Amino acid sequence: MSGITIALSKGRIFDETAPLLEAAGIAPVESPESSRRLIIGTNRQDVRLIVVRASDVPTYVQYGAADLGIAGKDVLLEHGGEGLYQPVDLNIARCRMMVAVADGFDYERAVRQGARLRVATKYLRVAREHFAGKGVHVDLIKLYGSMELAPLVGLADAIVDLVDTGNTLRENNLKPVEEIMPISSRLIINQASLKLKRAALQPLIDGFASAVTA
Ligand code: PRT
Ligand code: MG
Repeated sequence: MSGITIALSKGRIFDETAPLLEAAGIAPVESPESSRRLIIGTNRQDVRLIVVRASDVPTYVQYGAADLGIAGKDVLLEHGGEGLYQPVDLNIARCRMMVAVADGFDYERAVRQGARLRVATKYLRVAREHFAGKGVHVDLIKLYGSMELAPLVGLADAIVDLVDTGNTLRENNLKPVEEIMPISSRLIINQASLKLKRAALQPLIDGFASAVTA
């Protein structure tokens, strides 16, 4: 396709993406939030949006099915980032990647004693690196959601998950014990597209970047 395809996800990231699109001069012809369409036209003949799962955005961009996308750093770290440029931190959908445990669990003590921890998470790569860096032995258990449940029912000693307000942890009698890294969403670009479609892409990239610093 000669035009430009932008991969977006609904949900959390989208609310904060809309003003960035506007700054780049792009107005969807219908709201990606309420529409059931997966391909949505814009005010620009040569620009279309595709609506995909948050964790699938890097895959669409990596293979060039989309030229450009917006994805959380959490998702990018698990994906690996192959074939992607990540030129702009959009500073949206911010939160923290954290280790959390049940209220009554003495995490520091377990770590000091060299206990082997069972850790449930969707973020295997991030978790593996984090605990390896601390020299803590872990058995990682892959989950796809609702990680907060795992310590409550004896599936795991700890979880690695995203925390924003901390309400979800509190409501489930869990506590954050360690911050792994701050998370925000990035603009990502297919490396081949950037070379082949630079003239069309650069103004969009600049539009997004200026909206961030503004
Ligand atoms: O739902 P789907 O499978 O399509 O994908 P997704 O769940 O990854 O998408 P979505 O829209 O929920 O999240 C998209 C992106 O938003 C993530 O990849 C993050 O980069 C970013 N983000 C920012 C968050 C949060 N903040 C966040 N708080 N993603 C998830 N959460 C969850 C967290 O996992 C926990 O369950 O919210 C809960 C904690 O929130 P608090 O406020 O109670 O602390
Ligand atoms: Mg979700």
